[in-house]
Amino acid sequence: MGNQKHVIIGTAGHIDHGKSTLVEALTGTNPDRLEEEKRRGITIDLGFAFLRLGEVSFGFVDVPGHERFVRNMLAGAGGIDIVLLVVAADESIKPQTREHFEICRFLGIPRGLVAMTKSDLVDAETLGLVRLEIEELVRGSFLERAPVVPVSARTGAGLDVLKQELLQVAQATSEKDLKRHFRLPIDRSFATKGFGTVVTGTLISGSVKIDDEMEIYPLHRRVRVRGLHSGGQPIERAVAGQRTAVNVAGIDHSEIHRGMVLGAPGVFDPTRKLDTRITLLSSAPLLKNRARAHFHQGSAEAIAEVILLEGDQLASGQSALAQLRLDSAVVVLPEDRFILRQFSPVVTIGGGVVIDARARRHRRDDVEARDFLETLESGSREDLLAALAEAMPRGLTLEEIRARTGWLEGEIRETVAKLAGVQKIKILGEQPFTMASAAAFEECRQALQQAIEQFHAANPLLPGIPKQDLRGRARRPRTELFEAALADLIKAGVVSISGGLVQRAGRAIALSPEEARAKELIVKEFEQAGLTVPSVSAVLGKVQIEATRAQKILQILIREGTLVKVAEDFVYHRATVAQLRELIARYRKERGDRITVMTFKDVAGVSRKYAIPLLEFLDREHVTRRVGDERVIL
Ligand SMILES: Nc1nc2c(ncn2[C@@H]2O[C@H](COP(=O)(O)OP(=O)(O)O)[C@@H](O)[C@H]2O)c(=O)[nH]1
Ligand SMILES: [Mg+2]
Repeated sequence: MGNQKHVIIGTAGHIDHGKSTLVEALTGTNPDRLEEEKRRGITIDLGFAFLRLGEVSFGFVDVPGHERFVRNMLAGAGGIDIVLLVVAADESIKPQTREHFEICRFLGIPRGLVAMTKSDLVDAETLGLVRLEIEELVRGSFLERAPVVPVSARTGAGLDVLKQELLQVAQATSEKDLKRHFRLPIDRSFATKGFGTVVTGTLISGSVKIDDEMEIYPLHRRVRVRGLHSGGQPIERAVAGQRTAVNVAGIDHSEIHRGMVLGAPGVFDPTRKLDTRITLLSSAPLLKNRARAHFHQGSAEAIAEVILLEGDQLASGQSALAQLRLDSAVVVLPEDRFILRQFSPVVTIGGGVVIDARARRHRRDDVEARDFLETLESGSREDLLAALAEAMPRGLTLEEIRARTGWLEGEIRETVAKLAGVQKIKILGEQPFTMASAAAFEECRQALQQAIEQFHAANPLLPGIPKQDLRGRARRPRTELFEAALADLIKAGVVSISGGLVQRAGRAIALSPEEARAKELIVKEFEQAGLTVPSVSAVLGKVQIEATRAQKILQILIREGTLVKVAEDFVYHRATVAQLRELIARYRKERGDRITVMTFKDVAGVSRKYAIPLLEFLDREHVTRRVGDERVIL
C-alpha cells in the first residue's frame, strides 16, 4: 500500500461512443450511478470507478459526452492526470470528441491514450481510416505520440492491451509532491446515515488524514475530518491523485455545493477578480472586450466579464492578457488552468491560465500592469515576489503571500531571505512575518521624518509627537511597516522616543529668554520646598509670563521627568521623590515593613494634607501596599 501510485484517469469523447461501457469493462463498475442514467442509458453527471493494476491505483472519472452536459464534464476534468480519449470506430470523430480534446489541451492534461471502441462493428480497413483521422486530430498536441488501441467491450478484444498501455502511461506520470497545500475541489455533497456530511472530489494537491481540521471555501467554515474513503475502502490518509470521499463534522451537507473547495485551513483567499492569459480556439469567433463568458475551473463555474488588457478584441487562435471579473468567488492559485465557454450559445471557445488571483483594477492601457503580469507569468520566484512587493507598498504578510502564490512557508521564507540579502526587500517583523519592498520602506521612513519635522515646526514648545499621531500624519502605514521604519530611524540616531513621544534626536526645546527664566524659577521653587510643596497655581503665579505658557513649561518639566506629578495639584521635584524613597527604605531596615499614616507623618515631617497623597503615590509606584490601616513596605 505504501508504494502505491495514485493517478486519476478521465474519459473524454462524444456521446454513445462507449465511454461508460469501457470503464465498466475495465473496472467492473458501471459508472452511471443515477437512476435516470440507468433508465435512459446515457451519462448525465460524473461517474466514478476504481482499478488496481500492480502498483498503480487508478481513479476513473467518467464524464458525460452529451453537449448539454459539457459543464458536468468540465467539473470532472480538473485534476485528471491521464485522459482516455474514446472514439467509436463506427462513427469516428464527432463534435464532442473535438470539444473534449480541446478542453484537455487547455487544462494542460499532460498525458493520455486513445481507445477506438466498438472495434467489433467495423472491418480492418475502416479501423485503419479511423486511426488516420485520430492521428490528424492529435497532431502537434500532448496526444501526438499516445497509443491508439482498438477495443471492444462486447468481445473483450484489446482490453488487455489497453490495460498494459494504461500502466505504461501511469508509470510515466510524475510523482506528486504531497507537501503542497491540501486542496480538494468538491463535486458532490451528500448525507449518509450515521455519518453525516460527506463531500467527494478529486484530491488535486497535498494530503489529508482523519482528525485534520480543514476549511470549506469560500464559506470559510472550519470542519473536522471524521473519516476518509477512496475506491470504496475506508482509509486513514488520502493523497493527491486519489478520488476521495471525506466525512466532515461541523456542517450540513446542504450548505455545500459543487464548486466549493475543501482546503487547508486559513490558506486560501477566494477571489472574484483574476488576471489571466487567455487563448481562443481557432474555431472560436472573435471575442470583444467586456464580453461575458462561462468560466470553469476545478469543479467550479461562474460567469465572467472578460476585460481584454491588450487591444479591443481577441481573434480566434490568439492569446492575450485579460482580467476576468466573476459573479461568484472561486478558489484559484496562479498557474491554475480554466476553460471559457461562450455565453450563448454555450460552446467552448478557449481557455487560459491564472496569473494573479488577487487582481486589482487597472486601466486597459496600463503598461506597468502588463509588465507586472508578464513578470508574474514567466519570472523566477524572486522576480515574482519582488514584483508583488513593489505592487503592494503596504507590505505583505506571510499569509498574504501564501494566498497569492500557494507557496509553502519554507519557500516563502527562502525567497524573502534571498531578496532581503540583496536589499530588494526589507523584513519588517516576525509576528506576524511581514515584508515590504526596500522602496516602500524607504518611503515610509522619509514620510515619518517629514512628519516629525513638521510637528516640531508647528509646536516648538512641545517635546515631541505622540507615536499614534505620527502614524496618522505619515499616511497610516500598516503597523509592522510603521514600527520597523521608526525603529530604523531610532537605530540610525535620527530620531528618539521617550514616554511615547517621538522627536528629532538631540532636539532641545527652544525657549525664549523669559521662558527659560520662568522654567528655572519653577524648578527652584519645587526643589526648595522639599516635601511640603506649595500649590501649582501659587508657583505659576510667581513667574513673569502668561499663564498658558507657564502651564506648558510645567508640562515640559513633568514630561522630562524633572518634576513628578504626585496628585492633582501636588507636584514634587525629582530629587525630593528620590529622598522620600530612601527614607522609606531606611525605615524598613531599621523599624520593619509596616508603617501607619501617623508614623509616616512623623518620619517624613509632613501634615496629613501631604501624607495621604504621598502614600497613595507610593502605593501606585509599588513602593508600599495598603493593608487595612497600615502600609506594607514592599
Ligand atoms: N457493439 C458494441 N457496442 C458497444 C461497445 N461499447 C459500447 N457499446 C454500446 O454503445 C452504446 C453507448 O455506450 P455508452 O458506454 O453508454 O457510451 P457513452 O455515452 O460514451 O458513455 C451502448 O448501447 C453500448 O452497449 C462495443 O465495444 N461494441
Ligand atoms: Mg457515458
